[in-house]
Amino acid sequence: MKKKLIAGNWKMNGSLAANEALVRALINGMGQPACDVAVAVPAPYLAQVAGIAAGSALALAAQDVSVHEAGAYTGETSAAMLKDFGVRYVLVGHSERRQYHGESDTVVAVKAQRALAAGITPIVCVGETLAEREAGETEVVVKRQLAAVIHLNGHCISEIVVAYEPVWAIGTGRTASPEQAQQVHAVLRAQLAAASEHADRIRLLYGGSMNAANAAQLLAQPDIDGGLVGGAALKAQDFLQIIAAAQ
Ligand code: G2H
Repeated sequence: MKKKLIAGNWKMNGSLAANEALVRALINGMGQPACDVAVAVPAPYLAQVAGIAAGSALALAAQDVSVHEAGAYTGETSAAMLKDFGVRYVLVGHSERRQYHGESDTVVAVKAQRALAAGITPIVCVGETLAEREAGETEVVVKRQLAAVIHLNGHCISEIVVAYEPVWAIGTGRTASPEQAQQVHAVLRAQLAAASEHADRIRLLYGGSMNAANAAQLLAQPDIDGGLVGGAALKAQDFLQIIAAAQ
């Protein structure tokens, strides 16, 4: 059976002092968890967190990666650079990147390709907006977003992680119900199964206001293999409770 994955997404939060306290509390609190655990930290702090987490069960993740391999791309971070710092996972296509930085499905697919080529597991984020859900377009939207990644990455897709994050649930305190989330996860699983004989081993995470109170019910759904956690990942006690719920 595949292990669940609980990934924290710190977004643009943190400081040297706060990161140190949080990471040490997580490492001490979780011991050897039954699930995989990662934190996606802002790029300037990758080295710091890599140093503190070395030898522990806490894996390092990045929040974004460049579509380019190397060269004159001011401000960008390449997949090879992330690999240099021991990054295991990278978020691609988070809705905040799609919304505020205009990332298209194709850009997201290329980023996933860059990560895979560097030996980093991309966590491909998909999800519909409230308007799209209300228009009955949820399935069409998430399938289109995932199709771009499947198309470009072909047989490598069994090496990705997918995170379903309904945009209307992100940072709003409004979580998808376990049934709503499971319904979309089942759609994504079927789409992956049509593309790969290894679809069963691809982990599908739920993200969007997951917290210590709702994690267990969400994680009990048959096609929910973990969580991508924002706000609640900034508080050690909350994140530890979510990790415990994923045993
Ligand atoms: C969704 C999630 C983490 P939050 O963006 O990626 O954030 O848990 O704060 O909704």
